[in-house]
Amino acid sequence: MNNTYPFVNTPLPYAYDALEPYIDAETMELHHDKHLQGYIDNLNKTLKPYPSLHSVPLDLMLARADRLPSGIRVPIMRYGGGVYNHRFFFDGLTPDARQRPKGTLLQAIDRDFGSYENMLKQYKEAAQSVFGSGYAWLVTTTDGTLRFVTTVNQDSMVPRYLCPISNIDVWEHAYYLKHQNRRAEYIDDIFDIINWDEVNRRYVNCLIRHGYERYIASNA
Ligand code: MN3
Repeated sequence: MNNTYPFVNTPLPYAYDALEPYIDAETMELHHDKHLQGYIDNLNKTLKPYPSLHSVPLDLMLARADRLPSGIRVPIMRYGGGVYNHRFFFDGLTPDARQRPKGTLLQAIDRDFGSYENMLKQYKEAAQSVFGSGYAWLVTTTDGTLRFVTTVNQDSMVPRYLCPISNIDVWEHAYYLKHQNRRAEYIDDIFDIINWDEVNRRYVNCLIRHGYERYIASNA
């Protein structure tokens, strides 16, 4: 993953039309080639005059935004957040439709939400509750518990001491061509193409990050 300056728009891990009929090819092409590309171009433009930041990974810049030069803190959070959030979103989808969570993640979903169906219900409520543009996120707290949070615009999850494992982009550009104003239908379509294997991988990494190596070993 290209995670330092100069940022490049790495290809999607699937073809533009691979998520049809859930998300149409035109939406995916615009979303990746125009919207994400715009964030990447603006992030590079912002960082260009600051060589000391050219070797700093994106997630570290977002996590320690308080240490960024004050004149570029806001644009780096906006453009860098846009890069991080979109890559996380695209990488969390799959053409291998209708996967279900398995393993460690499924155990955690059953523990914290009662069932897969109940988890999706809460995910949908979170995504619908975003007023205007933003994201819904499935995250783990420092004790490994799963919960949902929402963010506005391109705010990042990274500074919040929560470890994200799945997100849904609910900016209108993510669904307007196909679903117009029907955000609820878009969310249902996203549920059919979530890459739960990738989400499980992220969940396990979050547990490790939170210092839960012992938990992993005892449940392996
Ligand atoms: Mn978007």
